[in-house]
Amino acid sequence: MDYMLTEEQVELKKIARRIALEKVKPVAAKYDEESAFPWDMVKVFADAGFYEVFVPEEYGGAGGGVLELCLVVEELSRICGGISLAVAASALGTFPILISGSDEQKARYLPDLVSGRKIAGFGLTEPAAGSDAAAIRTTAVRKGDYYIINGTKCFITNGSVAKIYTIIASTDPAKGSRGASAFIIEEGFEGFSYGKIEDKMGIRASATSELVFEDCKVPVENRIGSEGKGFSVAMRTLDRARPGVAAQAVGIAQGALDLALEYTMQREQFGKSISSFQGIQWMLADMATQIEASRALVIASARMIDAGLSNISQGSAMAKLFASDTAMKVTTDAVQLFGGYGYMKDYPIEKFMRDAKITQIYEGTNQIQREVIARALIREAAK
Ligand code: COS
Repeated sequence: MDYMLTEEQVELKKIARRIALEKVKPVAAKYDEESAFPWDMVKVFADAGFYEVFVPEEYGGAGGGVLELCLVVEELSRICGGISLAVAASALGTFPILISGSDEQKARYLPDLVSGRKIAGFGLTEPAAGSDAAAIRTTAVRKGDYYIINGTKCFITNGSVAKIYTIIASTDPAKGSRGASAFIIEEGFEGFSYGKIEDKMGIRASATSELVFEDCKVPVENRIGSEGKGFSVAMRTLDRARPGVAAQAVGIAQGALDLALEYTMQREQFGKSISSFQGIQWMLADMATQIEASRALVIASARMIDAGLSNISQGSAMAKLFASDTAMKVTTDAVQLFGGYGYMKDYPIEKFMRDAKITQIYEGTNQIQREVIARALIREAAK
């Protein structure tokens, strides 16, 4: 399908595809097996400018938007859904500064993030606050020029490898979502450390850890926006980041289809290639169609965001929901097409199925995406 991308966007997609094939592909299995963070890939991605593609020129970026980020993330994920997070999760951590940061915060933090010298992470989830994000228990108490933060964030992508974290803590627990505030935390702040490093089913080339705050001292100037606006910062961040998860899902699904197509064309049973059987062809056709529909949603939702529209939540949630469900279905079918070989680690396809699963869970479970979509539908119908 032709999405009428600009020449620059087509070029960016090609560059991401080339880097994915030349640099990521040779190391993807190794990082997955070792569950190690791909620092050498961060360097490659930084040199390619991937950390700046979605940042406006006035902040030192390349002047693109969420669409450019999605194009890069899809191509990297087509080869490795884990390594792509070195870019995608840093964008997630950068969005709060871009969306709501002060000029001083942008000037202080964006140059390192845009250049890829440092990567970012986003801390919202807590052990007792997953889907119910307003139930966070991490507190930030103001003492003069500082806030004292106490609490634990969990399942933080880029946790322990990022140098800059944007987190949400409660400055007024009695007020629930209206008492939440956003902060920028630097690695090395007094009282800030990493807790458990997770051992995951998939996306094993990404780091996931707890962030632990024990009387952590954070300067008042590191609060993003005013007190009580943190929940809004978090929700607006997720609205902008969910198309990126959807792009990751599209990439994983496309990568699985690429492998399934290649395999079914060369695998012979009953005296001919299995791709010549209609049962197999219909599976391949369904996989390709579902992927294309997902890609169209990613591009449409990213364009709505980049156009500055205000009602972006529904489109982002639809893209994330549909693309991640597609990734799970397509990768499961791809394993099926490989038959017994698909279940074995000797073949690369089982990794795609493992990597796909998280896209239905993080940045809001798909149950939460349906909630966001339904609320928007009802709100619109009630007008
Ligand atoms: N943009 C801006 N503001 C938003 C918003 C959005 N997309 N969605 C909600 N808000 C605002 C509301 O307008 C409301 O503001 P007021 O109190 O001023 O009226 C406030 O936030 C609370 O909204 P709401 O009552 O809808 O909050 P809920 O507690 O019902 O939670 C959901 C809403 C479920 C959508 C939210 O908790 C959520 O997204 N959960 C999933 C979290 C998640 O994705 N976690 C993944 C980990 S981060 S990688």
